[in-house]
Amino acid sequence: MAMKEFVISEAQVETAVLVGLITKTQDERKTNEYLDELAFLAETAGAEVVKRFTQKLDQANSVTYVGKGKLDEIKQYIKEEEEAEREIGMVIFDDELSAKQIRNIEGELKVKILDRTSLILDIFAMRAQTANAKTQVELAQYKYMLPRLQRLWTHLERQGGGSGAGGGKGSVGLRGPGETQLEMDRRIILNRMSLLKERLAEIDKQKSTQRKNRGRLIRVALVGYTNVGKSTLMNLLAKSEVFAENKLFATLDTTVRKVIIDNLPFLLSDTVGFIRKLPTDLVDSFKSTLDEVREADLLLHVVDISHPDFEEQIEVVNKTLADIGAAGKPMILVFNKIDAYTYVQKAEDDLTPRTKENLTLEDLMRTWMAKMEDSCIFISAREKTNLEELKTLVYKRVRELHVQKYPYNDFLYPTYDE
Ligand SMILES: Nc1nc2c(ncn2[C@@H]2O[C@H](COP(=O)(O)OP(=O)(O)OP(=O)(O)O)[C@@H](O)[C@H]2O)c(=O)[nH]1
Ligand SMILES: [Mg+2]
Repeated sequence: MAMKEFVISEAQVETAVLVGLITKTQDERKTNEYLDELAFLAETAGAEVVKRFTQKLDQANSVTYVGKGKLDEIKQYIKEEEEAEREIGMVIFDDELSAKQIRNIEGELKVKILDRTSLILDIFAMRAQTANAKTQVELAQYKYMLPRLQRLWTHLERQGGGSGAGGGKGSVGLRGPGETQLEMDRRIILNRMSLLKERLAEIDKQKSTQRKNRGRLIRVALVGYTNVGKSTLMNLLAKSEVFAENKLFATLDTTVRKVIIDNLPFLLSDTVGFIRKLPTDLVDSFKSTLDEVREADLLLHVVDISHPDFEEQIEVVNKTLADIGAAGKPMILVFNKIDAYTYVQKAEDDLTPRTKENLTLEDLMRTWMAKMEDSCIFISAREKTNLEELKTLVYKRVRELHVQKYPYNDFLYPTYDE
């Protein structure tokens, strides 16, 4: 065991174990889908999922999330793996854990404990490129940490203020009699948070000035669940080169491009994708990124129709839009990835009712077109199917909005070149 550190491994990936609950409101199928998504998140963060545990419970156990028996089972598994020289790097829980739960679980399992939120934060931190995104992520990380700080210090039991060397500059004057290390850390973090907030407010101001100076153009925003193809579509429509890949949260920062369809210029923005169980705090931290969506005149809601759960994803996106105050905007549903759509064909003599797995693409198109009329379209950004139709539809909408919003805008008619 001791030799391990001296063996040069080929970029060893950390292994992860996933844990989810089957509850009254979340059946087994759903839990498995959630864990698929959690596994995708873990892979995006650079971990390899080696095992999943699920448990049927009415609700999460307030002390250890899963029950005692299940926790023992996980502990046993970790122990056996370790004995076989397969170290488990972390255990990731599908729901947000409280400080108490993390402390107890960590005490039992003795490996790194993450939950969906901290995993997403980790990916965000990894992805953040600009000062804006970095500041937003750091703030979100502190918001997550603050109520969970306690566990970082419990093992040190530093009561009575005598923290000595660890105190840092200015802490002596700040620290009241009997103040604990925990309270001090809390204060340092709160100070840092208000600094970050100020910085974000400054960036917000700049951004909103920038937006005002953009002229009288209709603003269109690409929105949708993560990994549905927003950036791919942005690149096609704006002939830009936004980073797109098969990972979650490839995009964190908003990109805005001027697009011209048939002499009609408008602004198109690509932004961070949404996901299930995204804590509101995190959404709040991305306020300035999401301003672009909030101030858009038209939303292109991109949907990955090849995803088995696309209908729930639509709901999650609509709910998140409502949360950020962007509900009720004109919207076009863009069903993407029709090239990858699959369904289970039913045998002729199979008389069981058809389920959504049996719907053909044509069935789906008919259903949604009946529901949305001409506000939905089916495309493949990869195969470039129906892109012209999409452009025509966007053109029509943008033009209507433009005439409404800027009735005397002479921008609209002459040839516009750039
Ligand atoms: N099969 C198929 N794959 C597609 C299509 N459009 C995009 N993709 C792939 O889907 C993956 C995600 O694409 P992105 O454009 O990065 O998706 P996004 O919505 O911007 O994702 P985030 O920024 O991570 O939220 C990439 O691997 C794309 O190549 C399509 O029409 N068909
Ligand atoms: Mg993207």
